[in-house]
Amino acid sequence: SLQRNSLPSERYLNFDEIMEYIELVATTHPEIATIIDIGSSWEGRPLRVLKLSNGPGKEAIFLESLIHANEWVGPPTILHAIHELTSNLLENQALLDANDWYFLPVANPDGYVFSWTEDRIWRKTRRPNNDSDCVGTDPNRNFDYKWEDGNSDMCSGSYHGSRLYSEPECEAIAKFILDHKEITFYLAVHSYGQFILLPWEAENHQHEHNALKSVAEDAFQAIAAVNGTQYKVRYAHEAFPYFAHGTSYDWAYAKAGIRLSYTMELPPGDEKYDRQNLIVDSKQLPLINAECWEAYKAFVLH
Ligand code: ING
Ligand code: ZN
Repeated sequence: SLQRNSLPSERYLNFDEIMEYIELVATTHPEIATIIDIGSSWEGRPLRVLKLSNGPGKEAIFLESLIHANEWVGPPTILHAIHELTSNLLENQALLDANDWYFLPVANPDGYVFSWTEDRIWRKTRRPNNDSDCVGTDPNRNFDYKWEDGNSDMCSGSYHGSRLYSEPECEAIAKFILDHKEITFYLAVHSYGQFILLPWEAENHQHEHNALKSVAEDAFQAIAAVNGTQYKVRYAHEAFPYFAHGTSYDWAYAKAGIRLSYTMELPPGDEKYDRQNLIVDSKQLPLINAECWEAYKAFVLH
């Protein structure tokens, strides 16, 4: 089991270990850390949020990772940020003075467990589909932004679901965001490609586009300063050869009124990694964690 004040950073943690780490942080730092289970997955696992706060009345950032089960590189960066904030409290006080932090490291618990036990490259949720042998919905296509234009093929990896918010994971996230008006910053952590993606809806609003872009560029600079890695700031359809309907961060921006909302696409970024299957050697984690930590700080201090 995990040790107090330590976080294994050169291997991936399974679902139970991630839950255990969050519990450990909450019991070790009760003055700033609170666990909020915002709902349950289809198979009944907790959608566990860790809140870090050093006082009332602040705006907040919400970070979500592993909505796609095979994108294992996300949660380590979230846990690393939690570890940095809680184990260097004095050094990082400005980051807690500035705002509250909500972390949801595993947004798709059933998919994550399945990717450990059955199929490493599984992406979707694990809810069965009626009259089909194909299981699961793409939870990043199940939110209320252009949902109806999404993929209706149950066997597709980006199936948008039988209805809006068919997935309890997505419904819980949306409800939590709407219930917490202090959340003014939304960050969805994915892989691959090494991008900072801007919300689709902002494309039509030059003024908002400029504000979003300048904050993204702060994060870009912060990442590049670690080891020279160049992320690219783009709209999703410029970064990928498709349009994505029903994503969480587009919904957060367009429908929940969150003016700063991004998707970060972590490695694999090039042929050094298994880009097809989104597998990143755990030896890369310390660098990726360090880069993301700088980006998350830049976002918060914008
Ligand atoms: N890519 C994202 C996906 O959901 C994306 C890319 C995100 C596109 C957000 C548009 C908006 O398909 C991965 N790898 O999941
Ligand atoms: Zn993804």
